[in-house]
Amino acid sequence: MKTILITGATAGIGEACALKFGAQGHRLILTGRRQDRLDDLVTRLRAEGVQVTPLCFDVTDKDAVDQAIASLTKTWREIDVLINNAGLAVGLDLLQGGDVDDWERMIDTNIKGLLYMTRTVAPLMVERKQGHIINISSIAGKDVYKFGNVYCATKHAVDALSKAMRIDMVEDGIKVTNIAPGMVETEFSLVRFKGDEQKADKVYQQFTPLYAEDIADAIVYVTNTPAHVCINDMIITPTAQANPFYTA
Ligand code: NDP
Ligand code: 8X3
Repeated sequence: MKTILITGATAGIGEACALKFGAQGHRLILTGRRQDRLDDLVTRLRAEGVQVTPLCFDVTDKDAVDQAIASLTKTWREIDVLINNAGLAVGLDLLQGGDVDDWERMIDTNIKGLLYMTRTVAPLMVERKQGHIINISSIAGKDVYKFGNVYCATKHAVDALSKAMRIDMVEDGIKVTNIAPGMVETEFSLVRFKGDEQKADKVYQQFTPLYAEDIADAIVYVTNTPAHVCINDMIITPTAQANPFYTA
């Protein structure tokens, strides 16, 4: 049994990971900003006998991150897997017409939030000389597409940070895995289009996208490799998506 901390477990990929890891009997620390969603998920999991600690906070708030992790008991602080999943795209504009507030949200969440979480949790792993950090990047962290500018830049940063973390913690025996999904049907597009359901639904109508469970399966797989094996990077797209530009 592992203790697994998942950021952004109230929807999409994070929630699917919580359900899969819970079904395998792992102990879960689940985070997100929406208390009602967290409560519902925790109720579902506890009904199945899963041990869960919910932590409701915003990853962009460094003090809140520190307080949340400090609130864990000694046993719960023995985190084996940190899944840095909380993230978002907001807006889809040319850079010269971009909304600076959207940029701040993406940079604060996708880069700074991931850094705050890692800065707080990684030392606990290093102390125990074991642990696995899984960063959810994107194919937007491998290529850049029109209108994607700042979101793509944040995911390129995640890709770089995954490589950096692997170097910095290799002597401590910490595994670092970068996951780069293509289009996954979650609340992602609803957030990107600021609640416009029609625009969001259209994204996934032309072909069969990935589902959150597909990415969760891959994440479960990378956590189950033997101690001496680290999967560094995984690019996963729908079969109908060759890269950010070409879909069947
Ligand atoms: P969802 O919108 O369905 O889920 C995002 C999760 O992140 C929610 O649980 C949300 O919870 C949480 N979150 C967002 N901002 C914050 C914050 N400031 N503090 C804490 N939690 C936050 O999207 P996905 O599941 O699709 O996205 C998960 C990750 O996967 C993201 O990093 C995304 O960039 C990446 N990704 C998604 C792809 C896709 O096509 N869907 C493809 C490639 C990568 P709450 O609102 O309750 O805080
Ligand atoms: C989400 C996938 O292609 O919309 O990171 O950027 S994409």
